[in-house]
Amino acid sequence: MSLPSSSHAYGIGLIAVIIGAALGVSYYQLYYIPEFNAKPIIPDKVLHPSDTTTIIIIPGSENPSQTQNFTPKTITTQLGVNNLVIWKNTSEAAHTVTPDKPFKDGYNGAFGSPGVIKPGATYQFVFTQEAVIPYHCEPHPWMTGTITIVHGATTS
Ligand SMILES: [Cu+2]
Repeated sequence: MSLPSSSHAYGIGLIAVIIGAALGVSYYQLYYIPEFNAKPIIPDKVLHPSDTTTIIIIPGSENPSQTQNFTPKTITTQLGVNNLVIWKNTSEAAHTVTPDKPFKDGYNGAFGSPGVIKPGATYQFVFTQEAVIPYHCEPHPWMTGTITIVHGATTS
């Protein structure tokens, strides 16, 4: 009593599909996921730039009438030059640096002050990729700024 050849072929086909699926899952777990989660390789001078960019939160920023709050409001930084950006709160109130849309740097993760920046305190972030990021202050939404990150002349 032997199986008809067509049923035999069906069995082989089914096994091939199962093996194929197993290989696909293995590939996904072994290679695709680690690749997806791996941090990019960033030049040392981008991780440790020689210069910094400072944005001052000026006194009175908590008042809507103070139109200059983040000073300067728009600024461009160069990767590998001054891409370490420091926000310094020189006002008497607490503020935040919050991106208008969530922004995740490929190396340093989510951008934005983790809580409020108290009077006299600072928040800093090292950007490692090109981006244009509009941001604001959570308690005082009229406080807005935009930071643009470009490749430095010496990094390309
Ligand atoms: Cu504020």
